[in-house]
Amino acid sequence: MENVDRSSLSRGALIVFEGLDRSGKTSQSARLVSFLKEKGVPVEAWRFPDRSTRVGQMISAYLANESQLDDRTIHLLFSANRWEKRVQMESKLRSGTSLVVDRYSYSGVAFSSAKGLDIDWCKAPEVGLIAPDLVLFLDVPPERAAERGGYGTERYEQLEFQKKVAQYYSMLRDPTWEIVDGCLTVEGIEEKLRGLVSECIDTCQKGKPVTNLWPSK
Ligand code: NYM
Ligand code: MG
Repeated sequence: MENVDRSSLSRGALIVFEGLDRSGKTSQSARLVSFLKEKGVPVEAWRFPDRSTRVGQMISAYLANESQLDDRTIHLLFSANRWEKRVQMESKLRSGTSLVVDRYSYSGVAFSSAKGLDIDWCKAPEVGLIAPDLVLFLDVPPERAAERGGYGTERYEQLEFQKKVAQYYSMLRDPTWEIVDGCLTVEGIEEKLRGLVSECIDTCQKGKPVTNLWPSK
């Protein structure tokens, strides 16, 4: 990056949590966000699906089995739900706010591919969304995740399906991924995440261009 004033590229970091249902993403992301806030880091907690929008409400009804949708249609709705947030996401990052996001495009591709849709077809609508700076994958074997207080009643929350999702997740790994052992203690996981995240936030603060999906392997 010659002749580039890196200070003009100073921004917040896009940090994404991924993992199977019941892998601990939601509680670890909440803990991480409180930790960062206490340190005075400008940060917001986001999640996908974002059920607050019109598109998000359609997704929520589908997940609750209150509506039926064709597999490709629901896939594109999940993607649209990220696209409708893209502008806001970029402006937050550029204004210096880091985002900790519970699920992103990797969930989109892994869950839809596990239903039998072609993986490249699933990736296509995600192209052009902002690429995460760090993907924290909480690695928990499907059997262990299933034991954790059981699944809810939403679609996809079944052991056999989650095993397939795990296989597709493993095909999506790229250099932005950090695989964290999700079977460690809550505090042990938290400690590891804090280290990884602080480094990432520092790098983005010093100046790093915003790039789009998908990163090269
Ligand atoms: N899910 C989530 C998808 O199938 N595609 C996506 O793009 C995203 C973001 O929705 N089982 C699935 C994964 C979950 C379900 O997510 C609801 P959560 O984190 O339980 O609200
Ligand atoms: Mg869930």
